[in-house]
Amino acid sequence: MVPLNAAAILRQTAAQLGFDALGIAPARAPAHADDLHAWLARSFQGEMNWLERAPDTRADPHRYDPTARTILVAGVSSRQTAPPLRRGRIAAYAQGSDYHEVLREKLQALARDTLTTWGGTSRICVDTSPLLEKPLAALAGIGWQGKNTLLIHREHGPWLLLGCLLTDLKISADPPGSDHCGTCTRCLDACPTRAFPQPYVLDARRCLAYLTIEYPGAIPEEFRPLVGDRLFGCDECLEVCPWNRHAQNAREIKLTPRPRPDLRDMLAWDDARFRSEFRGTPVFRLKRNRWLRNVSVVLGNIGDAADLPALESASRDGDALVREHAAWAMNRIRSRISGEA
Ligand code: B12
Ligand code: SF4
Ligand code: SF4
Repeated sequence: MVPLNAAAILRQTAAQLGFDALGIAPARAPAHADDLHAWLARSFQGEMNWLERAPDTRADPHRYDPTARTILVAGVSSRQTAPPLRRGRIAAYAQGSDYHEVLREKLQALARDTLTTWGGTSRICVDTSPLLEKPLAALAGIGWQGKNTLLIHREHGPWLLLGCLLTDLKISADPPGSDHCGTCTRCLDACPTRAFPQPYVLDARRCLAYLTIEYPGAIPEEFRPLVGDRLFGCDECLEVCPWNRHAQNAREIKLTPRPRPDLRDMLAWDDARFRSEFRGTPVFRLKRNRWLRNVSVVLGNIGDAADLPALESASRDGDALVREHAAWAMNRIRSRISGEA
């Protein structure tokens, strides 16, 4: 039986478990879900082919799980403001342990302490399920989808990482969030690659998060200088949002940044070393070759003559992707040095 004060119990339990936000939505298609078709038709997904599979299911959670009547959407802040101790930046969400596991554990505990005791089902979705998590979070009243396409929360800005719990229980929903972007265009203006063809729409093919995380091949040369010192992901359109003004840093201890060696040392890592250093973090899924691809691009952009010997060895690496990016980096550093001379 769902208690009359279910929403209050859910909110209290979620807060005790360390969630920074919780909203309740009916299991139906969120606003703008149909725009997914137009987005795919414009090929904005790039090589993320998995986004093309069953778009009708992705757009409507009821198709994904016909038994679902309610969706709980929960968020944990990932904000980190300490400057990196080493050269190169990793996006805030990826500086500590893998957030998928962090959210999954918390959602399991939330389901166990509430939905299960009320006799309901629970299905956990964090990131990899075919759901539009940001529009669903807006439907659940957590915030609104901003012009940078991210879910913006009044207190935590764009920094919430999201997870969903689908249940067959009927729980009274929160009112949907309303848009508070107003005339602001800071995120659109700040994007280094002009990845927003229009407000609220992202061309992922131009996004540095896509190019440094999802894209498997050689980073197109036109984008390499724009990568700057970003090793993994990009936070530019998050950092400039005025809704950061009340945001605190992440309180989830597992998201605390891990120490990491200097870029030059990493170029000499073999596969075993890469795996042992990054196991349990979001960087792990890149595998060694894509990580060293990114390290090379960053060194090409910010490195100096002292980095050339390490790049020289990497340009003879067993992996073609690493070789090519290391060679590009050496050329870029050399032309910078000669330009400065
Ligand atoms: C694919 C993906 C990516 C891709 C594409 C991003 C994108 N914007 O779609 C890439 C690799 C680029 C990416 C990057 C990042 N991602 Co990502 N990503 C996803 C994933 C797996 C699917 C998103 C999706 O379905 N995209 C498809 C497009 C069509 O969806 P959409 O952007 O919401 O598009 C809608 C709008 O354009 C809307 N629309 C059209 N016109 C209008 C008009 C108005 C007024 C409105 C409101 C809407 C609207 O219609 C579209 C369809 O509904 C989700 C997890 C999930 N399952 O939802 C995480 C997710 C969105 N990512 C997340 C994060 C943290 C990031 C990064 C910040 C990581 C980083 N620091 O590097 C960046 C941010 C880049 C950005 N500005 O979006 C978080 C976002 C949390 C939040 N607070 O919003 C999510 C939810 C993961 C999670 N579980 O927490 N990501
Ligand atoms: S994450 Fe960076 S590259 Fe991607 S849209 Fe935002 S500012 Fe642009
Ligand atoms: S920077 Fe401005 S336009 Fe972009 S999401 Fe934040 S409030 Fe909205």
